[in-house]
Amino acid sequence: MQFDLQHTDPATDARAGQISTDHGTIQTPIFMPVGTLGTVKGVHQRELKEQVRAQIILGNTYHLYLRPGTEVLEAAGGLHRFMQWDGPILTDSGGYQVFSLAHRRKITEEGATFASHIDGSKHLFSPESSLAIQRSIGADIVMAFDECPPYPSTRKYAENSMHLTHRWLERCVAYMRDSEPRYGHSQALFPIVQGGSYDDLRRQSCEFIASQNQPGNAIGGLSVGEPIPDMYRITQLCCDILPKDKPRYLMGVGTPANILECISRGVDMFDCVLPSRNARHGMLYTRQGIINIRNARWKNDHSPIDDHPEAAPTSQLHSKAYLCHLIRCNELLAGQLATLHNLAFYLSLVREARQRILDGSFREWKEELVPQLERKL
Ligand code: PRF
Repeated sequence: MQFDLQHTDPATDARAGQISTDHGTIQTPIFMPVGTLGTVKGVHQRELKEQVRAQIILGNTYHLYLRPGTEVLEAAGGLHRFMQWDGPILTDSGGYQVFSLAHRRKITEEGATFASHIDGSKHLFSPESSLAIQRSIGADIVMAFDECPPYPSTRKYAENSMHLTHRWLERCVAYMRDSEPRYGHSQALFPIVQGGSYDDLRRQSCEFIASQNQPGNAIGGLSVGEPIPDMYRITQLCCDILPKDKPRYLMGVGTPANILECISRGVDMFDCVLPSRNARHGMLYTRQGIINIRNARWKNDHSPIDDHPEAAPTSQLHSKAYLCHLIRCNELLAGQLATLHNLAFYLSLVREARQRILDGSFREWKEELVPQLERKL
């Protein structure tokens, strides 16, 4: 994996760059649609490429390990072949999902033990086993095994947890050094900064993570319930320390406004379930604001779901009245059209952000757009 930083905005800390992987290049800043189980729910891979214009998608170690399991993925020749997605894939390492989904969780120096949310079976994830699974999945970018402390956490908890994440990182780096990728394409490890909401811990974590000299770096432990100003402050603090010549990935963030604000603080990569999950509940993002398409006010609105030229083709074709009807009747197509809409919107937003960074109009554009994005229509 290689990162070329093409331009840094002089008015903000926003960057335009390019990540090269063995499955193609990614223009940054980028948003990565979440495809937990080897599918971005309700969106076919062809639509993902042609309509959403996704450049990289995310998969989850926790879910793919439980189902279908590494044996099936290896027999298929890895996740790319299994799901017929030939673009780049990033996998999260599983620790975060163990803590949000699994039962009877316990953390030890060795790793995390948990009971499956599907059948209650017992498992252990360690830095080594997480990366062994990520080798079997065959993701282009693999994440270090970390602990994300809950919000709020005491300073003592956040500090101990951060040190554990650092010790686990050393084991991740050793495992990557001593093991081979399975399918002939290379895999890059991204370490994850932790440290809760404590500025000094965050600084310490960034310095440790940077010292590991991996191809990219991630900021974890944010968007877990802390006030938004805290999230922005810590993002800024981390970006000020993490190396400029490597991509920075802010995990699990966020709303369209959060993404623009964090791009302006120097983040290059984002993922979030919001656009896909909220779509299935009828929440649509547009440049004018947020629409709840279930609301009766759209029943007779025959204007396009979104007439912006970069909107999903199906959003330009179909009306709000039609989507309102479909969702009120619980039709499957409602979730599909809404997800396609939101993901295409997120991708068009980061594409324009990149263009604006390159042509020098990013700050003005962001300042005007952010308040509109947050309006409820
Ligand atoms: N760690 C990992 N995955 C994550 C997070 C984290 O802290 C977050 C935090 N928002 C989302 N996904 N491994």
